[in-house]
Amino acid sequence: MGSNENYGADQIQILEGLEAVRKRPGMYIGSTSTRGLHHLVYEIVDNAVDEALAGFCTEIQVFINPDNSITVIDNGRGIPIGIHEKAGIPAVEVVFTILHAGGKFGGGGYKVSGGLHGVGASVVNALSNWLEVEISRDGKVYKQRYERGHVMYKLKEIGKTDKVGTKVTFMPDDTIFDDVIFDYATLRTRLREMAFLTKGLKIHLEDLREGNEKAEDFHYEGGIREFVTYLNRHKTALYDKVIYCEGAKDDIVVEVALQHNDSYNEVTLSFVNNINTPEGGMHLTGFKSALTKVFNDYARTNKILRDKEENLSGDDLREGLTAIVSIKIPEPQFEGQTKQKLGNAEARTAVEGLVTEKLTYFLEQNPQIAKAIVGKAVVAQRARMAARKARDVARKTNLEGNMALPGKLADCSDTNPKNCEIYIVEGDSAGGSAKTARSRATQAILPLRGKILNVEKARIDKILGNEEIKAMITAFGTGVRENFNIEKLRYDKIIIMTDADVDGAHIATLMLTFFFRFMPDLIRQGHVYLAQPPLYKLEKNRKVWYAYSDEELSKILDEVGRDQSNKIQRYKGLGEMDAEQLWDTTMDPEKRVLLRVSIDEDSESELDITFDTLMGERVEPRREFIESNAKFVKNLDI
Ligand code: 1YM
Repeated sequence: MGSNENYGADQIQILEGLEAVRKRPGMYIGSTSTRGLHHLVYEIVDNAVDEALAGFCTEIQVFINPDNSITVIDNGRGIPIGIHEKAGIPAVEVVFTILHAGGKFGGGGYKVSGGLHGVGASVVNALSNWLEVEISRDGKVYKQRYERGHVMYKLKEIGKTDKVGTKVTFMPDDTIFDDVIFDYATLRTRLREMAFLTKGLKIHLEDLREGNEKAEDFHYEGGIREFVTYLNRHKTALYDKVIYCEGAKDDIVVEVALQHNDSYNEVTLSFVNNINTPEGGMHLTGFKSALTKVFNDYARTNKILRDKEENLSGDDLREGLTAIVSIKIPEPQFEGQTKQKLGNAEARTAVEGLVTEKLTYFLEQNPQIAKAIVGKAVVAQRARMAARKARDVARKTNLEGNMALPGKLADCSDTNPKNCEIYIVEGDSAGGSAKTARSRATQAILPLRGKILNVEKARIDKILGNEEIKAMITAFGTGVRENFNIEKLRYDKIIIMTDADVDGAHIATLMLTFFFRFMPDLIRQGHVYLAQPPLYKLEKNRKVWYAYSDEELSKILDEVGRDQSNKIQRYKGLGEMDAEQLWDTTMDPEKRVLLRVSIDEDSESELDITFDTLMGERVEPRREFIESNAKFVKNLDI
């Protein structure tokens, strides 16, 4: 009971809880980088989405205010204001000041949308300079304000209203976050995703910052069906309809939408309680096995596959597939290194059962679509078999059974991968300098000739037959796609070294496309880097400076004086540097600058579209992308 004697003790407990959040924010929101900052918004929005999922809220508004604070408004029931029995304070105050382990207290319901680690409003409050909540309920408006988690005044009535809902405004704590600047595009991606995943829900996003003013509405009656259409928007669909299954088994609600396009890439996004699960898990396994089984059964029953012909593989059937698997489950268990893989076995049964039943029926009703999908998979199967044959031949030529290391590779002598790195170098001449310059024990050099194959435009057999790609695969040692094994990685760092011009950037992009499609974990686990060769060399009085950007050059010039004795050389390519210069500027681990390539997990679906837009068949979306992003592109050669 919330007796007065206990009030003091409760208060101490509350403050200790929020203090723990402030001491170790990373434990609660992942990090204090921009990513963590944006998670604050999602935590508050998640509570509003839960209210929508409960059937009481139809609209959510998110504002980036001129002072960079955030306001989230919903039209749900309003957070309860009655006195919470155990705590002896209004429920809303409990929500914002007591740290929960996850799961809503009381009421028996479960928190479905659940932000990161299922913690919520109290964490946002603890990490904000100030936070204000306004609740419209029972004809009245109530308000409370907190500063760094501390209550500023008791919940008070501030007016009358005929509306209901909750409004939360907060200013993130600038002593905790690296940078308190919200990125409109980041919020847009996540809020759009939320709207796709919650069909019918209207989400309004508005930037009120001076010079940035813009607004958008996200509202999809079709839910994840429209998500698939959106993901395929720059592609050519294999058939018009989006295949959709919906149902529930036990307490698990399952929704699946899919459509094939004429590309060779699969984009399957999976969600558990509206949270992206990039590592998949049981729900994804259930989906994949159902898909493979249903289509093989169809192909056999309809004599598209003969008795002695091999089954279509999952990969064959998922070539060019865009799919969303979204489930809602009361108690998700997450496993694996990053705790992002769904472990509940019952999720597999639920998804597999539903997809098998609904998809079988759909194919019977839509034989044209069934034939188009099976037809594409049969072509993929042939390509896969041709590629396997080519690989077998390659393997037989090597007695050890391992693929021989490529001839062009100058390997390092250290055999412990942790100490080793490999430079992938554009062009034979730069490759030559790099071989001379390197530290032989730990640095390997693989020169590649000219532009590598664009994997976005080629089928698997052609990709695996490409010499440059084969050289990279064998040098890395990991294998690709489903055979990928990070344990076999022969180098801790894979460093792409290309000229600092447009062509160099294009070649780097082609390599990253290949890594992203065939060995994404290499990037996810932080093994891929971009070398940063200098753009300028400045000589003066027999002293030498290197500049990696125009700004840096001008800074150096300011320091040393802008006069006649300056000798400035603009490097056109790596080939212009001799071995010593290359070592000093780009390869010496003591002095060099490397950029680590990463994938922003919060917008992986967008990243796929970026690659597709930049490297795919269609020219128009590429031009649009370049035109709208051109202002952000630096280092363009003149
Ligand atoms: C802008 C943020 O938090 N909306 C919101 C939160 C709640 C409710 C409604 C709500 C839930 C319940 C009953 C219930 C929350 N309530 C609680 C708790 N928007 C925002 N809208 N009535 C209202 O779950 O039973 C936590 S969140 F715990 F107090 F009930």
